[in-house]
Amino acid sequence: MSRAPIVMGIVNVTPDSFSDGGLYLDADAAVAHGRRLAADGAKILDIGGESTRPGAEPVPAEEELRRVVPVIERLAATGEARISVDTTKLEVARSALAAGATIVNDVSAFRFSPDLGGLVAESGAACCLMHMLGEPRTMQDAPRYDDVVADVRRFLEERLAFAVGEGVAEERIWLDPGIGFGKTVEHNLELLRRLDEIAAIGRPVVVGTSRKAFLGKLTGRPEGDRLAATVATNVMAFERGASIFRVHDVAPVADALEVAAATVGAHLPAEAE
Ligand code: PMM
Repeated sequence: MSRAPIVMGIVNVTPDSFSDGGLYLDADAAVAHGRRLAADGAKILDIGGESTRPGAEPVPAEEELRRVVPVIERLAATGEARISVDTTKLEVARSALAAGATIVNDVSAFRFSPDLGGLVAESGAACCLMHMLGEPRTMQDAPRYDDVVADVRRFLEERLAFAVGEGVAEERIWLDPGIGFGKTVEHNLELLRRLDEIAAIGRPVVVGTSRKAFLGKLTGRPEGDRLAATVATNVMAFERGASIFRVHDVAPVADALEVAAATVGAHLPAEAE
């Protein structure tokens, strides 16, 4: 088994993301933060300029571009990590790819901008297609599923087929169950518990549990104090087949995943071989 976990560090250039909104709105601060995450072991930096927190209002494309493009240009130029852009908008993705991003992370899985499929296909970029129930403004209003894992799996298979139909090479497509996007605590836990059923689709699975509200509901802790809970969910997700881990706190999660991978025999760090 050779499945080395890949850590994706979060760089939110937003005033209102749920745990780090406003911290890195200034480009210099965002670039410094991204470089620190890369030094901590992030192989991918995920740059976002629009909050997707529950109830968030959409940001106009010009504002999103103004936030993310300078940061992407500078971080891509360092060559320290691959750059992913967290956007649902065609024009933002186009400028981000021109600025050096090589991954489009779309929480709407090409539903909000179907032409993103063609753009990703022609650029040769990779993409992450995530499940969300509806849209951020309303997704947490009493979410319901027949069987959350089967429903999310069906959705991801359909979006995978759509992207392939648009010309995206299947080997460049990653899938994400969208922890916290239109899900109750129980839905999130069931998705993590049965993540192997999502991995069985056959594409790399991305998970994002970092500091999310369900961890606060389970532990009673505020956003800044959910690292242990974040580590636990990432290790469990790895063990159940996830490959890419989107987190705020790169160093501790990278350590935990390194040990988890060595324990299950998936990967030994070079120094330990
Ligand atoms: N979560 C958030 C934003 N983007 N992208 C993917 N692929 N998966 C996620 O779980 C995800 C995401 C919300 O978290 P943030 O506000 O801390 O960025």
